[in-house]
Amino acid sequence: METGLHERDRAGVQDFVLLENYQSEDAFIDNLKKRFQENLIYTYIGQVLISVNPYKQLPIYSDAHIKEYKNKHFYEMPPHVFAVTDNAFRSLIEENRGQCVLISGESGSGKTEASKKVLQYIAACSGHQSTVEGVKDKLLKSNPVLEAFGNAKTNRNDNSSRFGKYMDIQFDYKGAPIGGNILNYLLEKSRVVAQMGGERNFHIFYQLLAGGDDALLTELRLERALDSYNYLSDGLKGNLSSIDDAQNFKQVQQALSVIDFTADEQREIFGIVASILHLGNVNFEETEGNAQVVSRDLVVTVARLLGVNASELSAALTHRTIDARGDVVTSPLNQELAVYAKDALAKAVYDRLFSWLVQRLNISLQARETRGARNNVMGILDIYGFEIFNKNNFEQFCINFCNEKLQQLFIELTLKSEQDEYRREGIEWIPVEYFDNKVICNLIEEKHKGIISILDEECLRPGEPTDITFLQKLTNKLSEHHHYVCHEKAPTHIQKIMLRDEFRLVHYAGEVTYSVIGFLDKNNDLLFRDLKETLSKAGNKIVRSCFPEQELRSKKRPETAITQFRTSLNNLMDILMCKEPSYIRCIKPNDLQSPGVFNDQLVLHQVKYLGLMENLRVRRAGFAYRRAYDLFLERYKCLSKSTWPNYKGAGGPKAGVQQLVKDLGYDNEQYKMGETKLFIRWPRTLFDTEDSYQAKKHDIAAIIQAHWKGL
Ligand code: AOV
Ligand code: MG
Repeated sequence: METGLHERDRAGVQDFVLLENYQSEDAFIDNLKKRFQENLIYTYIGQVLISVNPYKQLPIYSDAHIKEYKNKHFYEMPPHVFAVTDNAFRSLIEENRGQCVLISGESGSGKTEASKKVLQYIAACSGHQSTVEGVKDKLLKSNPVLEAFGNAKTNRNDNSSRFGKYMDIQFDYKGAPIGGNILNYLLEKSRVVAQMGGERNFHIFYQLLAGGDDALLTELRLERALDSYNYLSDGLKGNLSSIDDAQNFKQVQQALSVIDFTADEQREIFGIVASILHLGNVNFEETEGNAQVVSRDLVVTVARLLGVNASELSAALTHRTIDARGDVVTSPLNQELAVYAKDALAKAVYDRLFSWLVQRLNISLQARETRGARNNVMGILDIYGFEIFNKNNFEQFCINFCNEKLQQLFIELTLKSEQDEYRREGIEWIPVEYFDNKVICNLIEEKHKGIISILDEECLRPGEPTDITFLQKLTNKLSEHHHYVCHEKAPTHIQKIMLRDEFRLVHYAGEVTYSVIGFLDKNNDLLFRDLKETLSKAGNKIVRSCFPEQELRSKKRPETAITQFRTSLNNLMDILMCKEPSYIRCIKPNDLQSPGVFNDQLVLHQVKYLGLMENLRVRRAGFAYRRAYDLFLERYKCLSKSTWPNYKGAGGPKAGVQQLVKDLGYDNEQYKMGETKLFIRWPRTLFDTEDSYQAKKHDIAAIIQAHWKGL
């Protein structure tokens, strides 16, 4: 399959550096569109892969395709997520350099699907001993489990990741995977108790109700009807045509078994899921300001599933004990606070179950043999993409902050690595202007001055801090910042659509208006002590380990949600910075989740904010193409008598290439000789050489054929 550079004639160019009119946004979009219409969803900018979501199954991921890509030189095959993976995998094995594949793009652009293809390729291409097969199986099977518990239908994506995931795969020196480790980031747990119109709760709830067998449902006291459950009926009711919940449940059960979850563990997991559904139906009534449980039998069911005492649970749901410097005081809750406590319990139990699952997967994925495998790690990062909804809350703020950080990393690494390469190879280089989103990262996370600090300060302040006092502080301190827009100072057309309890941020990917309602609560993330205490004694072992007794004894105030998130993101950046990155930039062609529709405006917007035009300019400002001397010589040596069939002069491949380009008539402007690579300034130069090569290959083939016929 020799498509190489000639594919440009069939549908656009396969690498944007070959685009004649590379400064034009129209030409850029046009190229993506042409290719998209031919089902060519992948295109490069140098080594960066751009992927446009086709919203339909394409026959390009088969085992035969994997074979085609295995051990091929990057540019010899059409662009593909397999080519990027192969390239990274080979650097890992041959050069022993830690790798990471960073996948970014907005919600619904195809990040999670891309991450699965990366894993599929690695599993198919690496070692086949039986011990290794087991590890691979577990790595692959971790996906359906995490998706069931961590993904949900949103208004942007029917299978939207509601947590961030970084998965490390460890290899032995021969390139066989021997283990893995998953880090999870901030699950959107508010979804457990409420969803926006048109959205769903996490998949697992629907899966259990649709796919659990009768015996299991009876055991868990569940009915199949979705509208029996308060926690499921806020958003979209009923089932989704795009999702087969029952089938997916079977997959999850099977996956759990492959990852060697015991029958007991599985029973406990589904017990917890069911307990949350029942808990959602618990109601309270209020007499003289004291809340009481109305639905005692439901509390009994919840208590049974979690293995706690029903009376104790009832009391914990309606009372609050405060330990003020040794003075322990218990007071009753009113109805509003009891509902608050109940929802906090549901969220905490689910959130901790999710983290427990990740930890449990990690135990199962732990490498038994770690000798010599220190650097042999390949990371895959798949986070929640940038989101703009009609109403944006604390969750969107966290998700979009995470995307700012990732964009920052992209800027630092692509521009830095480009500069490093020129420096290493001794080539002159002219820097290109680009938008650096560091200013937005700082606006959010700078110590003492940023939004996070202001939020934390307000959360910890004695007195009566509220969401609105938080907003006032923000505006007092940040109203002059170019990326912060407050209601008072917003341009008229924005002011019209902004409410008084909202602020607006100019993100790299677009402007987002956030409602401050709920910021303090969600950041404080308070679960009353009485509930924690009850759960710390639970008979359900998973629950008990999720709510350890030590936590009750700790006098230290736990860190706020956003501070924990910031710390974990900064740790992640450190992990990624010391690896060699490969980039997959995902683009969403339309907002309808439909195949075949390419919305130029929507795509242009993404191309702009992903910084792809700058990325291309940086790549072109220097040299469009670079090839290691030996590879260039091997491919084009037939084009000159002095290098065919082999270059025999002194000085090795570098001297051979010098001779070859002289014979090909390259002038001094067209190329530069680096330390180990030939740099070619214009794509046309390489085209012409490639054209001559194709013609020559054809001639040679004809001669050989004639020769055989003549015999
Ligand atoms: P995301 O991960 O980027 O969104 P997904 O990877 O979940 O987006 O993709 C959304 C949907 O698009 C998938 O469920 C598929 O139906 C379709 N899709 C994506 N990539 C492909 C592909 N290569 N081939 C066929 N269909 C595809 V989010 O998780 O919301 O940020 O938080
Ligand atoms: Mg996703």
